[in-house]
Amino acid sequence: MADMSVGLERSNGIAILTIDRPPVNALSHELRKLIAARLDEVARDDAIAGLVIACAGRTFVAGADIEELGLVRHPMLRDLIDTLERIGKPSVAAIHGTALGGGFELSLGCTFRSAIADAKIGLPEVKLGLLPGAGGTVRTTYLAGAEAALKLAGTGDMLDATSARDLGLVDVLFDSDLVAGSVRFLADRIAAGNIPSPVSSRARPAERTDDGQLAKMTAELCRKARSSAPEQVAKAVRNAIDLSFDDAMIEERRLFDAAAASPRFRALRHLFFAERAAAKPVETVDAAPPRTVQSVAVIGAGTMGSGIAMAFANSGFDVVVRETGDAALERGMKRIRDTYDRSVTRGSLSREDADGRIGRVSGTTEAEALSAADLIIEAAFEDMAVKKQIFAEIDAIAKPGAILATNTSYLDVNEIARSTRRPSDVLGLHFFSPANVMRLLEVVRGADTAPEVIATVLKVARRLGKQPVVVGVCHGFVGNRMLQARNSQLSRLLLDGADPADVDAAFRNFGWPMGPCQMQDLAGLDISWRNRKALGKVDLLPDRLCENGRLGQKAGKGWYRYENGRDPKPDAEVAALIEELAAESGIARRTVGEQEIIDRTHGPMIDEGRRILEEGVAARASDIDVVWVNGYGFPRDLGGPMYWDEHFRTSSQ
Ligand code: 3H9
Repeated sequence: MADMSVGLERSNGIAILTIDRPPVNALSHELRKLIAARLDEVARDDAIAGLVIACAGRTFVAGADIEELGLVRHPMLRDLIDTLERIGKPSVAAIHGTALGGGFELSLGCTFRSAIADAKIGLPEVKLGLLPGAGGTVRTTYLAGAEAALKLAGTGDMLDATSARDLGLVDVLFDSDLVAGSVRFLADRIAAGNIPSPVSSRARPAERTDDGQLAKMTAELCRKARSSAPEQVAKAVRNAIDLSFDDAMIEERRLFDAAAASPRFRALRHLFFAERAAAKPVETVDAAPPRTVQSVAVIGAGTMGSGIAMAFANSGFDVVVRETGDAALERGMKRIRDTYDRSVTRGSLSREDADGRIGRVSGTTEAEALSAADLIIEAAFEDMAVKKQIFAEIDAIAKPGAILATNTSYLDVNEIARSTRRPSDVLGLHFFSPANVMRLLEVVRGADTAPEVIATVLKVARRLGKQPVVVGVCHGFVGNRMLQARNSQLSRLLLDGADPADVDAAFRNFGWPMGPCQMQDLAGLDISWRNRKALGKVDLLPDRLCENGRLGQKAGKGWYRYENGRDPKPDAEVAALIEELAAESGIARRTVGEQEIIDRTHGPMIDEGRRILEEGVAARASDIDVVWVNGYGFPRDLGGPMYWDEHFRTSSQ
């Protein structure tokens, strides 16, 4: 790659090696070769007493190059790190931005690590189904102990520089002038003869970590990640305590190689790039300069409206929530305050932060209060006539250039847009409930939506910490349209012989957090019942459940019975109803196996995905994967439904 360099300057006997490979200095093979050559220069130059490794651009090395992971090309990263340790000259890694994965491992090969105060370090390999492969688990265990190493590499979460220093992973912090400060720091240490030996030749961590505690932590990490990947990390950390340094390194590498050869890694790498591609404007949009968005108005203070308001307040936007009546407005504002209060009680938010966020949300019943908003999001009742009336009203009030969005989950965004005189400013922003928590945001591009409107909301989505996916207009867009297809065979499966618990167990075994029956109970069976009635459609089994008052968890009964609130229990009444309807329809019930359940639910979902692609409602198959993984709980380890269909499904048949 042309725009890549590794510079070497000298400053009073200290060499400064600067890695420059935009955007994130990922350690590709070419880059490793350049670094190796510079390290060789440093080793051979007697005038150099010490080395500072720094990075140009927005960050320190953010890891090995994910595109190239699993390829064996020398020098390997571990060779570079060995060289650093054996070069016979003390070194400092000067960290700004994020030192992640192989980047943090590179820094662990240095004698010291310095960091700018807002820098972060991390070992996120586990999020790719991997573990650190160049000494990250071993050296972190040597420096910070087994529990800290397991937490860092097992969660993959970043650690701020101060916490890293407190754990012994960073030696010195600077508020500014990181590189100059690091040079001075190193020169002082050399002058004082105060240079520790490389991590690899230090004493093995004496601490005998409580096996039970490590096992408990590992189980918790796997549960939270819905993945067994943290188990590999735990093994590597355990080895760092039990084996010699060299043997622990060999074992870490063996575990890494096995993980990098696994289908799970390929699926997660697919998602890594898919998520970034989905968040970027496509070519036609590229040229359009985004508009500025700071003030946001939300119409409707129900569950969805207040969730959306909180999502924006959490990211520093000013939000005004509009309801038509005082009572509904007060209920919505109370819901917002209560949600923040609960976060404070749980300890996930400070009182000060909660008050700041509450303070950013104001309520109004006056339509005119929306006139200053840069972005207006309608989150009212899911009814076309209601929506058109609202859009006609905001069209008359909104300032020129304001973006007008509907949070509809199904309705025709083009029809809504045409109820205004500015359809090019209108689009769908389909948030998922709870909107302040769920990452997915379907950005629904209408036939007339202006490119810069799409570019603007993609930028807004990034600030919100959401995962956007641009989709086209159709009933239910990508997610709900495929969900309907997935559930289309549900009643027939049950009548054929499965019971709700069988179906849900098959889904959980597949990797879903819950099955469709439990999910429908949670959401309320009456939502689709109302929809069916509006469309003149009948689905005998769930219709009868609703007629019998079995509306789901909120009614204490749906597909299951709920005695203690949330715990689903199979119900003989439902079993009898299924038997009765099967008999009425002349269906002889039989055993329906897991594979059949998966085939008859997932098959129609994939077929619908293909139609969505053919129609251009989604631009890429990987966009569909991003929707399902981030909005519906499709198991990440399987890469999303379209990836699963191509890479896993055939092998399981
Ligand atoms: C590893 O290190 C294994 C080792 O233990 C062992 C080896 C033996 N490689 O996210 P952004 C691209 S595994 C290649 O939008 P941000 C990314 O695709 C690695 N490309 O920016 C995007 O490209 P484009 C462990 C990478 O500011 C562009 O950079 N490290 C890599 O929101 C900007 O990315 C990780 O897992 C990479 N490693 O966030 C860290 N990283 O513009 C993964 C980024 O063409 N990276 N790209 O779409 C991140 O978490 C975020 O990118 C980061 C910046 C926080 C750094």
